[in-house]
Amino acid sequence: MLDDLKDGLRAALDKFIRRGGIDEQALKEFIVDLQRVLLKSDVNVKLVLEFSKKIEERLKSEGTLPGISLKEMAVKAVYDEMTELLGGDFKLSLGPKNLIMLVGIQGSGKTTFSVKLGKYLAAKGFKVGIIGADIYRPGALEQLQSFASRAGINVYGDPKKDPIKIVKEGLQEFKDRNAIIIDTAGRHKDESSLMQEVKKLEEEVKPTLTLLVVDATIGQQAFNQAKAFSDTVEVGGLVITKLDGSAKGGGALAAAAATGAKVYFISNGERIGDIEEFSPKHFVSRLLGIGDLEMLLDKVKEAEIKVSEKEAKKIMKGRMDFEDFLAQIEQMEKIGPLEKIVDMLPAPFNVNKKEIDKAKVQLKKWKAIIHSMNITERRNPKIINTPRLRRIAAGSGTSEKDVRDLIDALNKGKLMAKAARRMNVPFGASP
Ligand SMILES: Nc1nc2c(ncn2[C@@H]2O[C@H](COP(=O)(O)OP(=O)(O)OP(=O)(O)O)[C@@H](O)[C@H]2O)c(=O)[nH]1
Ligand SMILES: [Mg+2]
Repeated sequence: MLDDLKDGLRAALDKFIRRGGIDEQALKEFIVDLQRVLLKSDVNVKLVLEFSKKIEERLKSEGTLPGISLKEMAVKAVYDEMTELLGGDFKLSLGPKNLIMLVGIQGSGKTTFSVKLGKYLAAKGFKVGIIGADIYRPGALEQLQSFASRAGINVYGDPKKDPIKIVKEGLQEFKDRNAIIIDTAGRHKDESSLMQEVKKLEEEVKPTLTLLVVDATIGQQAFNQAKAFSDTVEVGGLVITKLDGSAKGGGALAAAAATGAKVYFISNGERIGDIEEFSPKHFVSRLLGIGDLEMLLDKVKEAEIKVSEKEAKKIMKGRMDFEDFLAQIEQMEKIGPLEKIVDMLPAPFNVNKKEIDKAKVQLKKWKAIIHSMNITERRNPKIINTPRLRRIAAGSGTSEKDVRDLIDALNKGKLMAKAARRMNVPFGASP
């Protein structure tokens, strides 16, 4: 189902990821690739532009977060915006007694879907009956009966009566059932007489839910079809059929969502079991091949560096000791490689690769040195005299100069914090 869309999206993502860092050119190409894939699926141009603009803006403004790969950032942006494009998150809720009327133009798949839905609801424990209210299509009732009998579902119909009468009699016949489905006609001499009949039925039989059945092969035209029906009857939700054979399915789904209607079901084949309750979230996860998106989202949240107020105040007051320093180094290591952290810093703090490598070596050394200090020394660095300095250097496999440099760095950090406080500029947790 929707293989072109799936393959296209994944290929665009893969290509972008393989490029490495986000530069203007890579981002531009990624956006163009996404647009091309969606347009090929017949998603409306305006929707495509809106969608890609949002992704571009997100990737530009968010950049990379520590501990989260570029792949995850791009996947998440595409995931979020695709889900939104398909209508966000929702779930169909049914009542204790349901009268579901299926409407739609000729050949959209109403009759087939009435049986699929019947079987689906029966499996959920509903007592189901289908009323065949199509008196125009030759052999409509036979088609319905033969399909329904394969699913073991009862059908009521009488082609010699008018649709309203049939439904009323059917309701009587199925008065002990709690899920009654009405299959209506799609074949009329013109669209307005079809709309009139649907409206009359709605007024007379008062369905609890009217589902509009739309054929996916019409692509973005689904928008106009959904609007035409919504202007006439209260469409409670949509069913998109024939997603198995349509290259335009993505366009149909997006167009349906753009009308504000919810796509509750999709159908992807001619067999009774080819029905699926539609959830944009799950659908998009599957499309992008993300197994556990929740995990990914958690990772995004965790990566947001949290400095407690107490901690921040201590640093601002210039009272940082080696315990804090070590905790900061460890926190930094936990959230991701130094390159990524440095990437997040505002321009004046940005350093080149050589400096990062140097900093890495230094951080490693510093950690070893702090680990060689005892707790009193860590909390009160002032007491570190020459004999202590020698002991710490020997214990950490470093030189006395290295230890002195670290003490200097701590003092500098303090000075910076003090200076920042005097200038009233925010001073982050980085050493
Ligand atoms: N491949 C595929 N074919 C489908 C699907 N749903 C329906 N069809 C086929 O589409 C054709 C029309 O389906 P129907 O259920 O008769 O459509 P209808 O809306 O009742 O048509 P009218 O009664 O003429 O208004 C049939 O040949 C179905 O087998 C689907 O999801 N996938
Ligand atoms: Mg039919």
